[in-house]
Amino acid sequence: MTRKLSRRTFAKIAASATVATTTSTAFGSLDSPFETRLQTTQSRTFPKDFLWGTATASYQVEGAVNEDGRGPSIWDTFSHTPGKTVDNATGDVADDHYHRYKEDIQLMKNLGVKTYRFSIAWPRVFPTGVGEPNPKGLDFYNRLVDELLANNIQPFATLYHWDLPQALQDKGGWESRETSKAFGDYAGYVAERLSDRVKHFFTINEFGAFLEVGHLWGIHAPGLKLPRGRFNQARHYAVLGHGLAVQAIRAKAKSGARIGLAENMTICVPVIETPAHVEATTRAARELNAAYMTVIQEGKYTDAYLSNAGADAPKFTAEDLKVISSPLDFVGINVYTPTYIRADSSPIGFAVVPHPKSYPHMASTWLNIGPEALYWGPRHVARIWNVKEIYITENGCSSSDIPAGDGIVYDTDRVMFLRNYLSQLQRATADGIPVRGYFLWSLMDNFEWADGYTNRFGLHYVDYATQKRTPKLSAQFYKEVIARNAVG
Ligand code: PNW
Repeated sequence: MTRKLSRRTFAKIAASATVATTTSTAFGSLDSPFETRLQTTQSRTFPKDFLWGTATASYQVEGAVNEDGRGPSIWDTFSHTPGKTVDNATGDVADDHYHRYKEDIQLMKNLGVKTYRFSIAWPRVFPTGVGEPNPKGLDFYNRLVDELLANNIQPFATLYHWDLPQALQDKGGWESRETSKAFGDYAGYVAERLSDRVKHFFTINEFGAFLEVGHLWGIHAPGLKLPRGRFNQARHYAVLGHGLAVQAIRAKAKSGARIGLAENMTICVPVIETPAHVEATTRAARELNAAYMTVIQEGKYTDAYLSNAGADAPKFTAEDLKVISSPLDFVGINVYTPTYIRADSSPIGFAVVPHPKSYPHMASTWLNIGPEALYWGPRHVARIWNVKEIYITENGCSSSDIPAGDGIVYDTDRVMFLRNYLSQLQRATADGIPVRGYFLWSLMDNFEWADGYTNRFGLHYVDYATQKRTPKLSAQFYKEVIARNAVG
């Protein structure tokens, strides 16, 4: 009897699922009736006013690299050097967002996002990084911001997403204290002009990526493989640049501007959620982020960081540390993969557990799947440094994304990824961790750095030959999440 009943229930659910599938072929006009939705999501809601958004970055989407006085960036130089990117891809055209931003804002509107995180190309605003500003460059962001606001989408602006003006690289780039100062000046200049409309600024996106990948492994621009001492010094000047930018934005912005950063912390996840492993994970989160988030939050490099570096430790002053730890209004973290930690009896009290060979990943081989990262990342930020306002500034994944016969990408793997990660984010908010918003990476497929156009991260499929954008299944999924303010 019970079996029969449950079968019947199952049949009912299956029938409603069929309805939903039929409607879902008309992406964009998401109209699946509420009564077909499973009623299990009441407890999986997000806080009221949770800010759902998407994210992009200037060099990955804009194109128009020679327009309106933009100067070259290190990514122009790097991507135009043969052999540096897959298929020698460049961002010359990318998504042509510079010309199509209005259309792209309609994509956002259709998703129902309340906010959008974009980045400002420093070489559009200061073609050589310093000196004379280029008003036409800033105008693009004025137009973008106005159009976002006209569509009721809150702009969140990142000031540095890796496109350093080439002229500054020629003078030493992040190995030079002058770059930190120039970054502060540029940040203050932009904040002064946009803060009447932009209320949230991120200084720097992902220290850990542009420094490690670009200055140690040579895989990203500027393609350097620095010896450890010079590398640590570049890291120091980058966090110093962040601090100087925080101070400059505070000094120049209209009142009400809020300042943070968007950092891809190493996200430490306990191998098992026991008190001992959790405690070890907390120690690990401080130590494994010592060069960036920890020094920014605590105003000092950890003893272990300095003693491990030995003679290669960065040179700094007490004043530098004060600047680096200038108070922030919020913290943004980009969350992709977990680093598993276990307790052990070594003096440092933890050990990193490497991923077994069979560990599952998404299309990008580095993107190991670990939904719990979206719980532990914000939890560490809130518990270790008592941060009261947290944003997930990036989360998302690559997928092979091949359009089906009807032209739609049925990216069930991305939907699986998002559903699982978002469930853990919901767990975080339910536990009282103050996560205020989430920016899905990315609005649309774009220039994926050294991977060129091969790894797609978008909710919208971009046909690069025609620049046509088509929502994927995951766009419909995300639209549902936003409409219900729940995941389930
Ligand atoms: C981030 N990793 O980069 C960047 O902020 C985006 O510009 C990029 O498109 C996105 O994530 C997807 O890659 C990362 O190796 C690059 O762990 C590499 C790693 C993490 C983030």
